[in-house]
Formats: sequence, structure tokens, C-alpha cells
Amino acid sequence: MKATRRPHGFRFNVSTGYAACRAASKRWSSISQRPGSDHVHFPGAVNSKFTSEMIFQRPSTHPTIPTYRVMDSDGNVVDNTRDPQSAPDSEILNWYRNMLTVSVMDRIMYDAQRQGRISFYMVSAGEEGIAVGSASALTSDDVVFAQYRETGVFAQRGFTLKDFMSQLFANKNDAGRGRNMPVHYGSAKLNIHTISSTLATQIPQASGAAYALKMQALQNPNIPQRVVACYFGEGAASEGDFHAALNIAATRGCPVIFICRNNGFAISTPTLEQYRGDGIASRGIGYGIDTIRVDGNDIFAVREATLAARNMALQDGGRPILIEAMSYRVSHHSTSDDSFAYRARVEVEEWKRRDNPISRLRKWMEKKGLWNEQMESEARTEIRKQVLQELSAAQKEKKPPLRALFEDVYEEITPEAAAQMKELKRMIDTYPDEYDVSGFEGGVKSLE
Ligand SMILES: Cc1ncc(C[n+]2csc(CCOP(=O)(O)OP(=O)(O)O)c2C)c(N)n1
Ligand SMILES: [Mg+2]
Repeated sequence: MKATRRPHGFRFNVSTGYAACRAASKRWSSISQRPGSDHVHFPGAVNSKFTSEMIFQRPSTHPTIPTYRVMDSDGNVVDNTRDPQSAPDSEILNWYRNMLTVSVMDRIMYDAQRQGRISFYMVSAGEEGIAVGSASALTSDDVVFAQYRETGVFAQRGFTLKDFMSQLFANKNDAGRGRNMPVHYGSAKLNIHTISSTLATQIPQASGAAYALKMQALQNPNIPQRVVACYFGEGAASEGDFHAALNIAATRGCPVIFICRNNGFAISTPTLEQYRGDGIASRGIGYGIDTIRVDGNDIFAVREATLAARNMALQDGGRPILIEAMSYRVSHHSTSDDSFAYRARVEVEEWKRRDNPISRLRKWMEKKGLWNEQMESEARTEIRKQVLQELSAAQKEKKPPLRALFEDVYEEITPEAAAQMKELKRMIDTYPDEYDVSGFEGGVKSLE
């Protein structure tokens, strides 16, 4: 029988792979204590000075890590001695359009869930700048691992409205063939791994993928260098997976940019109850990772930090970088949540009024003469029309064949899965009034 049980995966080149691994790891060197030295030479802390003062390090006496920003909430450039523009006007207009698309689509799909058209949805309100700004700094070859509030990353990388709608309606054009709940997008074409609901699992996977890229570059130095970008919320950073992932990436020198969206909440748990340290950024430093905190409502700051992080991640044979992007989750956590049960309505209203990544870039563009009220209303109308068109087209499409339920786990359908398929067909044939499968491509025949 053909080997049917091997899942698809990364193939390690045994002959050159191990040699590359050895070359990648630093040479072992002996650590000894020189007589009279004022520094500790324990293997676990080689640069620590001896002291006769007994000092417990107090987090509160360390300065809080600053937040990098390029423009303020009125769209004014803070340091006007330099131009924040690291891209042509046309590209900036494209980021703006992508943020707007996410925002308009979010509103429509939130309502679509309320109308019972789709089962679930999550919006990115307030966090569009982190997604679009960081994605604008990556190359299309870079590999992305996302959580679920990075719709803007997909939009910026070229996921179309049809792609979004096909996944949301789980129709036959969905690359995941309808097997995931809504917003769990993925795209092999765009090098974005499929989103998984299980929090933080993407973080060690990202470190592993970055290690694979490092090996690939060692084996074939002529291919363009790539990094992994890994997104997660500050809540996900409470999982053990986060810590394991940062440590392995630091010790093995993996070219991965960890992008934490700190939006103040993990569903109903505010950050004040999630941790006592200085956000997530302080944890990067703890793992020996170069780290920056940025204003997530400032698309220029996010983009600049990610561009720099990408360069740094490829230095010295590869290393991880952590970006903590600060924002506020303006929306409810998901369509299954009512956030006014645990936070004040005025707090949300205040954030909506005070600051937002979309209105901030809009203000900057208006000051530059790139945008105006009329362009805004035309763009919104057009995007809305396109979203509604794709929504109704996707809703009318057939669902994937029932057979797809059993495919793609193993290279070939296993005898057990074949038996289940047969049983499913028997049930549908026996109770046709209970199971209307005409909406699925090929109907019951796909199970033959
Ligand atoms: C392992 C695991 N535990 C719990 C959950 C339930 N859960 C889903 S989202 C979420 C909050 C995550 O917060 P954060 O990472 O800050 O992301 P945000 O929703 O704020 O964007 C929780 C607890 C889950 N999906 N997986
Ligand atoms: Mg959060």
C-alpha cells in the first residue's frame, strides 16, 4: 500500500541539512572565571558585575519603554525635520484604501452575522493601521502567521473581496473548502498560513518556519532572503507557547518579526488583570530580543518599525525582533460578545472620537492635498458597492463537495475515512427529507 499517512510538509534535505544546522549554531566556547575579575563568569550570566550592595531589581524603578510615533493624532508629523514618507503617494493611497475596505467590510459582515447570513465574525476596528502598515513593509515572499484580527494584512497582500466572501460563506471557492469557521482565512498563494482559533499556536509555528527559512538560505544563498511575520494579541502572549516561541527564536537566531497587537483586552479581561510587567515589550528584552513599542494608530510608525525590523531580522544569519503595537479594541471581541457588560460605553466613545488609524492617516493626506471629503465619500460608496456585490455572489455559490470533509488530511483517503464517507452517504440516501444536500457541489454523488 502507498504511504497514505504522511501529512504534507516541509522536506528536510538530510545530506546538506544537518551540516547547515551545525554551521548555524554558534561554536561552543569555554567560560572561566579570571582571577580578580569584577564580572561574573558563570555560564548563565556572563556579563554581570559583582556588587556588595544587595539590590532587588524593581520593575517600577525601570523606565517604561517608550512608544514610537511619527505623527500625532491630528495627523501632524511630530519631528518635522524629516519626511515620514517612505513610499510614493500612490502607495499611501493604497494603504488608506485597504484600511477603509477592512472597515467597510467589517461593518457589513457584522450586520450580516446579525441577520443570520453567516455564523460568526470579528472586526478589526481601531487596529487596521497595525495590520496594513506592517504588511506594507513585508515582501510577498515573506511568510505570515496571523491571529484573527489582521484582516488588513490579508487585504494588503492581495486577498480579494471574493476571497474574503468565499471563506465567510464557506462556499466552493474557499481555499479551506468550508472547513473553518468564518474569519479563519489562509492563502498558500499569498504565503499566509491558515488562521487557527487555538490561541498562540501560531507563535512557535512561526519560529519553526523562520528556522526553516534560515536553513533554506544556508543551503541556497542565491534565493532572496525571507522573514516570517507573526501576529498575535497581548492576551495570546499569556500562553506558554508565546514564551517557548520567543526563547527558541532567540537561541536559534530565527528571522522572525513578532508583532503583538496590544489592544487592551483579551475578550473581557483588561490588560491590568493580564500582567504586571511593562506590556509585552518587556518580555522581548527578557528573552534577549531587540524590541520596540510603537503607536499602532500611526501607520507610518508601524511601517517604519517593521521595515527596520525586517532588515535587522536578516542580520547575523537571522534573529528575532519584537514589535509591540499599542491600540484600543474599539469593537466587541466578536459577534459572540457584548463588551458593554465589562467596559463603559463612554470609554469606547472617547477612543472612537479621540484617535483612530484611519482618520489619522486621512488627516495627514488631507493636509498634503492628497484627499478630500468628496474622495472619501466616493471611495466609501464604491467599496460598499463592491463588498455587497461579492457578498451576494458568494452567498449564491454552491458549497464545497461533501467529499471535501474527508480530503486533504492524508495524501489519500484512509480506509477509515472511506468507511465514514460510505456511512454518510447511506444516511443521506435513507433520510433525504432530513438532509437536503443539493446546495453542495455534486450533491450526494460526491461521496461515491
Ligand atoms: C488556547 C485558547 N484559550 C482560550 C481561547 C478563547 N479566546 C479566544 S480569543 C481570546 C482573547 C485573546 O485576546 P488577544 O490575544 O489579546 O487578542 P484580541 O482578541 O484582543 O485581538 C480568548 C481567551 C482560545 N481561542 N484558545
Ligand atoms: Mg487583546
